[in-house]
Amino acid sequence: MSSNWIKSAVFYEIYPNSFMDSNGDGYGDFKGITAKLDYIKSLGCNAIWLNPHYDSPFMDGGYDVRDYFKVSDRFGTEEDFDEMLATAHAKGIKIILDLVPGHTSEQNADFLKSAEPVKNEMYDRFIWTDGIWRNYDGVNGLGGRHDRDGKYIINYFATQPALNYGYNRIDYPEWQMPYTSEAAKATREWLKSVMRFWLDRGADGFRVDMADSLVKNDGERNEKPATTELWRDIRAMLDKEYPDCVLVSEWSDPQAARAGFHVDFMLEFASNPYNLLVRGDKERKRRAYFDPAGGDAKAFADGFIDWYKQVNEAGGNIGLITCNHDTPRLAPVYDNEQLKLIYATVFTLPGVPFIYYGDEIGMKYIPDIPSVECGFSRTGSRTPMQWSMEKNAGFSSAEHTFLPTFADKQTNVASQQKDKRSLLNFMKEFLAFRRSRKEFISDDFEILYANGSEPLVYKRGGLVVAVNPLKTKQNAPVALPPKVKALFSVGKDAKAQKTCIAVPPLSFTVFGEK
Ligand code: TEU
Repeated sequence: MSSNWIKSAVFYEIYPNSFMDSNGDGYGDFKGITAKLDYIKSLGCNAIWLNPHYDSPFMDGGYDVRDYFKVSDRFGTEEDFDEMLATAHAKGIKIILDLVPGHTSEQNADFLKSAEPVKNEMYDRFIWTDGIWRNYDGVNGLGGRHDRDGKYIINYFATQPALNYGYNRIDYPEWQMPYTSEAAKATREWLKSVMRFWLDRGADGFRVDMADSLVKNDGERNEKPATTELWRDIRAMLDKEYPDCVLVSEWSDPQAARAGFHVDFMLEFASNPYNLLVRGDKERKRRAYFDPAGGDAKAFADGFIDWYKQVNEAGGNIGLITCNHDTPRLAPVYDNEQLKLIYATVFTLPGVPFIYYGDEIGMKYIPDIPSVECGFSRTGSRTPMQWSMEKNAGFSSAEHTFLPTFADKQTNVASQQKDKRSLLNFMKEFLAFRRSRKEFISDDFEILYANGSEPLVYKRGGLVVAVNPLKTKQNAPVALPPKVKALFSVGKDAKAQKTCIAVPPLSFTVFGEK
């Protein structure tokens, strides 16, 4: 075994609060997940990314960890967690956990220790300024809640104090420590101990939260030399001690691959190629390629190829997502027929697929529901899984669920299982086809045609993919070898003609020789 399993992995992301409630308390739990492993497998997924499962006061959906060595009792017992892991493994499903290395909860015992007025062993574990009355430009510090004479730096929300991995550029030597200092190294060793703890317990790897945020004043996203050095050190430890473990980063830059991450998500930031393909960039007034009003395939293709080449050269992979717990779901902006095209396109690009729970049935982003546990606008993507038309969409038997449930007749697992043409059944067929062709996990990738909103055509090994996001039929000036035929399609099959491919409206076709 080795971390090579990542090449053929297809992930399902589970936000544990919202997936399946087994005990009727209104929150999803480990036993609920265990009960649904067969469902996940039947979809064609062989791996799970579990959002934070740790003991937490949930002031940021669990990304505020109180105890890194304990599961949240909201999700069940330690035994329930182990049972979930063992059952998944028995079914051939890997589970990667969310690792939150940049910050703890303000209720974390080490933080509270560091907040005491007298020096102690945790004094330098977090970043504190050198006096409560002093102010520093550009420093995000909070003070006056604890007796330590200083302000603590936060990494995200006010409840999330930054762990001290040191600074690269030092502006205030009075309290900013070099990333090479003993204190910074001790934090890194502590992080390794957290990783070893969960790997020894059977976890298959980690999705690393805000992976680029550790060393402060470390340059832009595409630089971060000291943070890169830190992760390379951690990767070396893993390669030696846990060679099967994979690291997936929330960094969203090819630099992550150079830092040693097996996978890095291409997220919905600004003009990332992923945005130019499916989401658009409102600020810069750029429409997505899949926008029916017409987008720019060339802008996507140029950006994607450049990103892919860099990641591939560094031995990494791109994480391809339908959505995640921070991002608005693609429905209802797109209907289920468009989603079929989008999923098929995104997941035939070179990379590792991640399906956010519920996207396989076209669950909708719910705007304007009140924020719960600091979800804010993200809350609308975190509503409970829609299993059926039963009470609480089959998610829970509770009177009150932690977020409202929204079942509709079409958007639930039970009804889509019965409908041959449903998004759910499409996803299964598509993933089975993808699995059957090793071309999709090879690094043989070339874009053959990309121009405005015309059909996008690309090659994976001996296979050629042609997609048309518009409601009108279009030709792509690409000549295919005479022997090829359509092996898989969404909508009507595209037709290879002498000098072009005729691509029907709203269609996706994979051509190959057999
Ligand atoms: O998100 C970090 C991040 O990049 C966010 O700015 C994200 O884009 C934002 O939530 C806007 O939608 C990670 C986690 O994924 C997020 O859930 C946590 O709240 C955050 O870190 C802090 O741990």
